[in-house]
Amino acid sequence: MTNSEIAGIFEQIAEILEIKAENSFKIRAYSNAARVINSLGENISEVSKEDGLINIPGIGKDLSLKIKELLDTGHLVYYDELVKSVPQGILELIKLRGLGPKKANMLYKTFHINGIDDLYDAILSNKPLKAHGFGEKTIENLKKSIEEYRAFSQRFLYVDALEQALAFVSYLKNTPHKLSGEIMIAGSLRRKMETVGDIDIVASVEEKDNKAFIERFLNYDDILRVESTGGTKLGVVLKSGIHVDLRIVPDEDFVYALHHFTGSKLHNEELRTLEKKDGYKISEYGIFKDEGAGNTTGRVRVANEAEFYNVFRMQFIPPELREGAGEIEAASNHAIPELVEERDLQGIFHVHTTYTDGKDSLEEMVEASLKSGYKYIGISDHSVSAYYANGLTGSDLKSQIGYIDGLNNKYKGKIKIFKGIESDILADGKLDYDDETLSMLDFVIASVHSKFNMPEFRMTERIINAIKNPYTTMIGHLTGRLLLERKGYGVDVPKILDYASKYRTIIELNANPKRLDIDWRYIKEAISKSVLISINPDAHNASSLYFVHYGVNIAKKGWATKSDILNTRSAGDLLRIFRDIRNYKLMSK
Ligand code: DGT
Ligand code: CA
Ligand code: CA
Ligand code: ZN
Repeated sequence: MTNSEIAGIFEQIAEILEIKAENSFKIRAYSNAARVINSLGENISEVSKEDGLINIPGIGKDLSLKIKELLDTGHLVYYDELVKSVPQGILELIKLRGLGPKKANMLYKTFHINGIDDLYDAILSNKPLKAHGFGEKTIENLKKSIEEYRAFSQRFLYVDALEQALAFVSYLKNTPHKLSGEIMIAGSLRRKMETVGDIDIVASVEEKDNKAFIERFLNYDDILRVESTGGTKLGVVLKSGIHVDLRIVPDEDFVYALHHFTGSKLHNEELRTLEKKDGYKISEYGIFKDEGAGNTTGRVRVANEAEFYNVFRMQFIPPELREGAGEIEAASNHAIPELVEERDLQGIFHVHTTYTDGKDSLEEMVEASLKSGYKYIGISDHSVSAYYANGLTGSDLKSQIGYIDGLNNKYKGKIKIFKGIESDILADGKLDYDDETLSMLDFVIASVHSKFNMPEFRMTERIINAIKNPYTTMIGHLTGRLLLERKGYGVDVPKILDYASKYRTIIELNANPKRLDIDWRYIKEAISKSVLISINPDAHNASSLYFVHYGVNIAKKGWATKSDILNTRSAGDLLRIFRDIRNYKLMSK
């Protein structure tokens, strides 16, 4: 348990006691204790003990015992009971800015308002809140806080958060006051999660620079509101609604803090449990070797994260893998694979052009990928059923094929253009063209673009039928999800992977940062079933060829190595792979 976890629990206890209108001394004891623990300069579990009690000025015996219970068991019976003793709706209401326990309690009792949604409805329907001490201005502000709460409790796309984080960090690095230390992005953003809850930044600053650094931080133009300030921990909300957590540490603590705040929580917890057995204690403040009799003052010094893991005879674990998904065991067995890198990609598939809904012409897309250093590009415009995207009729497609043949002569020796299509998978699993037309193509991406609401078993069948089609080279965006906007259609992914494996069909990793579909949580499984993954930009203009960067992030999160990715192969290899897939399926028909 970290200091902030314990402080958080004490803060909540104080709030619940206030809802229950308990003795104000008792309430104050808890909120004071929370403040003391939050500003403690060391990990609470390292604080010296006297008579088995944790000795912190300002914290009495009763609370000290509660801290001990939390540290020993990870739970506090008193707190668990307390939470159960008040309606959940009230606990939700007090999360709103400008709404304290007393008022939340009154809203619940008088108007049966049991939560934030209820309160919003009450405000919109003009419930007579005014008669109960809520002025017009207060009501207006409450409405605003609900809207903010809803917007801000949301997660953010990796790209959007990254852009803001990089801008903030570069502003911080540019302090006129020369910094000695380092500033790094941590948290889920460093782990390259597809969406993130907030931006975590860890900075090492010399004590004499602390004040100037904090001042610079708080003066950032893009800050909407300061949530918390303290000596070493600051929280602000940016105008976009994203929250930024800053942790300032002394130089010698940087690696430990960076590791801790990179997470994930699951990774940290697993590492701690494992290393406890070997007599180590790991916290945001350091690695401590137990030197007998429970004395853990022996601090183990490391200069970087590779050395950090090496203390435990583990391989370095890349941040992308720190999800508590087997990486700790693998690192102990020196079985962390060498992950795929963006530079391993030799070419790209899934590119749209002005033939359908792309914004740049086919030749412009070819030129752009040549400039990016790619050896091949696979064009796949939309098929005829995708009328909204101006899908190609059979004869349109044939004329595009002829055009590409011409370009391949022009670009000979420079870049190879593969002829393909992104064919809709029709409701019964058939593709959009007859076999004769499909056989003229080098590759076919089959994707679902309609009838998303089928029951899961039917959707699964539909996609399996497409996999069985000899002309299907790969399946596009497996679930059709749009991150933070639309859930994917229901589909049995493990079953699809079984069939993809059986029919040697490739699965796309759609690298559009809004899709990142297939989900990385399934990539390891795909690889274990020998399914090849293709990292595709699904580019609709030249500048989004760059999306593959986000795809590589996700491939890494799925433990993919170079050989697991289709488009790390040479153009020659690909021609053979595509032909083999088709022949294999035609033969096994
Ligand atoms: P997010 O922000 O929801 O996308 O995910 P994270 O992983 O960035 O989570 P966040 O911002 O709450 O915390 C950053 C890291 O700090 C987290 O990955 C691990 C560490 N950390 C935070 N809270 C705890 C905790 O309660 N226990 C442990 N062991 N580590 C924590
Ligand atoms: Ca975070
Ligand atoms: Ca955070
Ligand atoms: Zn598509």
